[in-house]
Amino acid sequence: CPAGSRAVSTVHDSSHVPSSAAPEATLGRHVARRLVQIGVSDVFTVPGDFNLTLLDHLIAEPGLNNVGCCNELNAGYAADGYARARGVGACVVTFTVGGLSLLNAVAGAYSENLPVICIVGGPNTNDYGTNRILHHTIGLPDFSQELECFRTVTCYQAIVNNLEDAHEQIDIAISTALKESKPVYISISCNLPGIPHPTFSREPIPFALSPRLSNKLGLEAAVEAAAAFLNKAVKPVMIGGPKLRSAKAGPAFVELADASGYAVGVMPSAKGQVPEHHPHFVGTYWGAVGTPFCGEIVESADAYLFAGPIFNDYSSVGYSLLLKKEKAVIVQPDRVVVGNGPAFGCVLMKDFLSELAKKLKRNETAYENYKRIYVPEGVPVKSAPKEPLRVNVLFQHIQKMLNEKTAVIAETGDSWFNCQKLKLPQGCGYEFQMQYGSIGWSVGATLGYAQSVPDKRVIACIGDGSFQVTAQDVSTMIRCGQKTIIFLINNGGYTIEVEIHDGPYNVIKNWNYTGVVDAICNGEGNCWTSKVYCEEELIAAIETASGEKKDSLCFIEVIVHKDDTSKELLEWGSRVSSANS
Ligand code: TPP
Repeated sequence: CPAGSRAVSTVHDSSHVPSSAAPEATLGRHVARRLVQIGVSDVFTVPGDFNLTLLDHLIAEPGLNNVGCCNELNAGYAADGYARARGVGACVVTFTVGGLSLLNAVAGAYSENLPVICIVGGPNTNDYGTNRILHHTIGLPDFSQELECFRTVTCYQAIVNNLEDAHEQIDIAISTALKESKPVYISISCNLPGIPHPTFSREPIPFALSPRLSNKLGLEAAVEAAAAFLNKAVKPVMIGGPKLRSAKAGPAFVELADASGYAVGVMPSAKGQVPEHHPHFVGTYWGAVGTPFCGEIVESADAYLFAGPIFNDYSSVGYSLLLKKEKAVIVQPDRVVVGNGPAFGCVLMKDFLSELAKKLKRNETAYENYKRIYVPEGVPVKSAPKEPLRVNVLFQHIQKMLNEKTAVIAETGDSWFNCQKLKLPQGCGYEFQMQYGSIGWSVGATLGYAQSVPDKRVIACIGDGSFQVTAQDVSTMIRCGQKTIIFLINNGGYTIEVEIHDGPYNVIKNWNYTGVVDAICNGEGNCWTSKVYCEEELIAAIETASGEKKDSLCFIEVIVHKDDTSKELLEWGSRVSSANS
């Protein structure tokens, strides 16, 4: 072994393996068992020579299923989708060429507070500390490039290149992901997975994740301040934000809604995390493009509680929300701010909401007020016979498909706005990636989400432009026997961009999308495709997908006019455009 290696240089030499190590007590098996233990039963992978031995150990583990993806970006998106339903996801790729392809998906998972365990097969322990140039790198004798890239999109990085502390490093990385609800990066030297070590002989001890606790006095003070603030209000409302999920505060939010009687809304990026069947639900608060009347209710309230919000240029509709800090209680996963007062730190959202539920006076006024002013939306549009299909007609039909056995995945684009208007029945899942908004996310995320909830039928709404980015992994959906229904909305371009700022770059090459999927299926697996131009054809396609083809992957290409957009996109696009200029 070359001199100067920081890693244990004797790992190949079996005489140095402590005799107490059972032959099967390998690092690879340890990783596999840890993944199973935290609830991962499917791992999304792309093989490469740096990770092959690790993959051998993962596939040998009962309870762990290898889902080979077409590329690393989709493997990462799949782990993201999986983590949304399962609470954690994992992917395995190869050094640098794989890692850098994965990076964008991991950044998205970071932005959505999802614990994704990213495992990369790394350089041989003998190569560390040498001046060697390795393949799959940019040709410099430096192995840190991938690590440096991952530093900004993960909350912890472990370089496992010796066996002495491998156990500890892997466990710290995994438990940090779970605790922080963020992705982590673990690089495992390619020559280590098959080597036993006594630390891996122990029966896997369940993670004793030291729970985060609220500071008791801080919690009491925050609850007292918020209760005094809200109990004075005549028309208070409460709005759920996207960090409800990572704060594990969904049930406490509902507890507070039930106890307080307040009108309840949801931020667009948190759709799916606040029950829309709640009797006081008033819709999505998204300023001028949210549910009719919801913006007015929230902005005219004399106090509002936001649980886990993220206000960015998109969720604030180009900074056009009319919110005032002095009227707000802002609850973040571990801090609370009441009006213009100072923050109460070390206060966990779920504790705060539960305790506040006990202290708030019940107030029906705001909800009653909402009921008084609310006028139901207009009569739904009807198509003339064989009239070219309109997007709002399409979504009327998608609405009818939803129940507790379905989940909607909405891709970035006009699907954001159309899906946002769907009314979710109890138990119906809903996911989209609003903070990062990376087009193509939905294909991988649909693969991962469907894999984690096999009992649900996933309904993915994907624009043609987004589909062109990641289409390949429909292949993996078919291979896994998934029964997702994909609505591919073919409007011939990047319509959301058209409404922000138009130019010839927003027109895309038209594909024969059903032809592409048929070619991907290639006679292997259950896949059914259909191209629809009018409502009659859409109805027939949905009937087939829900009946005869209920166990197949169903891909319905919906042809619509290039300028057929939601009115919300038009409004939002013009506001975001002014914020950009
Ligand atoms: N590249 C990435 C990876 N992510 C992005 N969000 C963008 C570029 C910019 N972008 C946002 S939406 C969009 C683009 C290019 C077009 C989406 O088009 P499509 O999927 O057809 O949806 P539509 O708006 O037409 O419904």
